[in-house]
Amino acid sequence: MSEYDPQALQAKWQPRWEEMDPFRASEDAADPRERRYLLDMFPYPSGDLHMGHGEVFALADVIARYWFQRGYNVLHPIGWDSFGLPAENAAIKHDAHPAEWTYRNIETQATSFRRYGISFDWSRRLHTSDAEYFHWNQWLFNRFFERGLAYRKGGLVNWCPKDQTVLANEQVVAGKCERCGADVIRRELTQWYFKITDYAQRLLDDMDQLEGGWPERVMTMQRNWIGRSEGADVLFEIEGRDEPVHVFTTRPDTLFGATFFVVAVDAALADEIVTDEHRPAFEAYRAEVAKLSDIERLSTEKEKTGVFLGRYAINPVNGERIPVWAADYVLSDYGHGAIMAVPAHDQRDLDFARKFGLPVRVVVHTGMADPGETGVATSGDGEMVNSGPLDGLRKAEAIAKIIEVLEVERKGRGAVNFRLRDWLLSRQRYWGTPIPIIHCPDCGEVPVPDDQLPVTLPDLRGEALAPKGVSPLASATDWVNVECPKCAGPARRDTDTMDTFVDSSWYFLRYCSPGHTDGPFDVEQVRKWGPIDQYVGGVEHAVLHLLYSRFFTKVLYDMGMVGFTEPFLRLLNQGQVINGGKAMSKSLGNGVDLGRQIDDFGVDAVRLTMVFAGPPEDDIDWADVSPAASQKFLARALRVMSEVASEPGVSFDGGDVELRKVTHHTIDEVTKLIESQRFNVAVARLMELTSAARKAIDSGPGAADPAVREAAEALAVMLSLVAPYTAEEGWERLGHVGGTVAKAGWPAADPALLVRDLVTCVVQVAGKVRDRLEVSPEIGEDELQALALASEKVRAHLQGEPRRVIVRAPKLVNIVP
Ligand code: ANZ
Ligand code: ZN
Repeated sequence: MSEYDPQALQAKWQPRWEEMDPFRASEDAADPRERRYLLDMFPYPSGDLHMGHGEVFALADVIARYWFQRGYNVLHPIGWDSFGLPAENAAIKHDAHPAEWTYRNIETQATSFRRYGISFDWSRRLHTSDAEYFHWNQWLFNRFFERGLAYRKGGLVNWCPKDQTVLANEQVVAGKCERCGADVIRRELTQWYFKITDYAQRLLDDMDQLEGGWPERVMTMQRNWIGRSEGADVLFEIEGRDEPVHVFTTRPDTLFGATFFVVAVDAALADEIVTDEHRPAFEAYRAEVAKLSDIERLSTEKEKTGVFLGRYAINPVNGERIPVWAADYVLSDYGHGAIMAVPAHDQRDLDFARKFGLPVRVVVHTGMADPGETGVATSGDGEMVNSGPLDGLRKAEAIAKIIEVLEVERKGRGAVNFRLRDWLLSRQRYWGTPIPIIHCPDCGEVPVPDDQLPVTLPDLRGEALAPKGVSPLASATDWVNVECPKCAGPARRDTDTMDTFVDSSWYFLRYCSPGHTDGPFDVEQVRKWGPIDQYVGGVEHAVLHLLYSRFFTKVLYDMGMVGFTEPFLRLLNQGQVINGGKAMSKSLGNGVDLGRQIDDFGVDAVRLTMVFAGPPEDDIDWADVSPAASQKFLARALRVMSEVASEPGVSFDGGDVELRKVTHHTIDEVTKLIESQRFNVAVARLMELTSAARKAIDSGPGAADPAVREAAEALAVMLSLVAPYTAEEGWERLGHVGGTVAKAGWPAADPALLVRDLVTCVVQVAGKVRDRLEVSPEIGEDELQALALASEKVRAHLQGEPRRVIVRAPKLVNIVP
């Protein structure tokens, strides 16, 4: 095997690694090694692995393999997120069972992963569609139910007419179904929810723990999704209605500027208070709005629409009568579904007022032109006017003052509002976790007792799974009709299944003890392994999956089952693999197949190309990279390792000092680069080391010099993070038999060999050279300035403090006396 033949290397080493099984995490509680938990977002088995998988798993494996080399006890598990719609759609199409498609794809991906050489602990493999996994989704559901965190309510929900199922708000993107792109409509349905809103404040507060560990943009997306607003709840009387109505406002200081009142057109309140005279127009308008998505409704570009309801509200601070309108720009499920409109200081209110000829009253003097004339609302700070007791105050003072007044008069209070909604959990599809509830006419919602879990799926396939607006499970009458666990009377199983985001909200805990049978996970094992040190995956999960996992972790913390409140301490979002400047797609025909790339260039060259392409967060344009060049480099590296002519175990001390310095500088730098996740630069350093060793062999001290062996061994170990096959082969050719380079141990840089030769620094005073200092090329500016000012020769030409010191480290210090 003199030429570089990647397929031969793979055929040789893959079976040996499988025999060695070197990446198992130790279960031994007495294992003294420091532990590390690395997690890749688990794949969905949609077919074989694609280029995106190739990238993310190659990147994460750099970290995992580095930790193995450092001697940590590493947990690096793999599993499959194997419930979900595509399997079901494939089953309908091919008259099959979703499990067939699912498990076939899982096997395909598993085979590809093994070839790809990722350092997984295969013994912990899990599939969320296995009953031994989803059993615990149900068990957890029961615990949430007991705590009042799982509940059913009726209401308007997002409905995908194509997939025939409800969608969480999070799964609606710009008014369309995230999965199939169909226009989402609103439907009135009774559904299961998780009460994530109870955790809104903690989901925000605990983000302090993630500062510096998570990408800033993901932090922002999480914060925006939670959407905390501070302000006040204000009570308005509606003439002729007994109960006052709440509004939420972030600007209670503008209360004296409220000139009308708006109720969401689809809120129950609008229907209740509209007068008979105005009802026909109201109902017609409501029917129009029902066709719009929230995004469209809230768009500031859209022309404002609305109808007068024939009623008046009373401003609680000045007793003023203001007309009540219904409009679509107020949403029924935010705040209280009604607002006080302050057109002078809120643009949407102003647009509405101008459209319908409603008055505009300025109450904050900001120095800007009159909004009633310009059509531009002013939202900045200023001096309060036309506002009774608030006149003369600034915004912040006015907010505090009005809240105080409202609280004293019991007409309102300070309030916080969140944009976050409860998590809509139930789906009307088959291939998911059955919700473990039995509906009894006498006892109501009765959880399936823990000792009767798991509730498995009835055996349905093909046409029986076709969407019909109710869950396919409803047609399995034998399965549906059961005895009530409480009263033994006739009852029915809940026929909905859980959102698959439930599965991925705690899988990382299951990996700590995948065979556990007494609960979702072994609390002791999670105490040992958790939280996850490094999570790696796509930014498309920046909101949902991460938010849900964080929520689950907090609930489990409250249950005393985990000892931490945040599951993922660090997060790395890799970029995408694109081609020719565009995302790969069937329609563009610019797809690149991972399997083909591996066939053509070998696993290592593909992995190296992924890692070398740029910073891990950046997109990789496959049109701009060269797996062929990667392959050439690997061939060069292997040749260097093959040509070493000294024996293993030789002392490096007598080796060529120049090459030794290069080797130790490389070790030092690569260590820092890996720690700071600048993997591409680390690869560049390994390329330089390879060239230095090549030169030493060809035109330096020669292949038998111990320094060449030292360089080649360091290269093999460091290269094993990126190109495991080449490194393994090189390690063997270096004379190391048995074992694997993956566990050879990370090389240590010898500080004595890191000292660079000194450079001469010229010190000038008033433009004349007064001294020359021998300094390290890495010297800092402050240190160099201090050295220069301490020089006797320099001091002789200075009286007192110099006026200026200009430092150009390491070569020049210029002192202006
Ligand atoms: C009066 C006011 C005056 C407002 C002003 C703003 C500026 P965020 O930051 O999103 O929480 N609002 C309240 N409930 C609403 C609903 N269901 N649909 C649409 N808009 C609603 O915004 C809160 C502000 O959005 C509230 O403060 C309210 O308008 C509006 F100069 O009240 B404000
Ligand atoms: Zn009953």
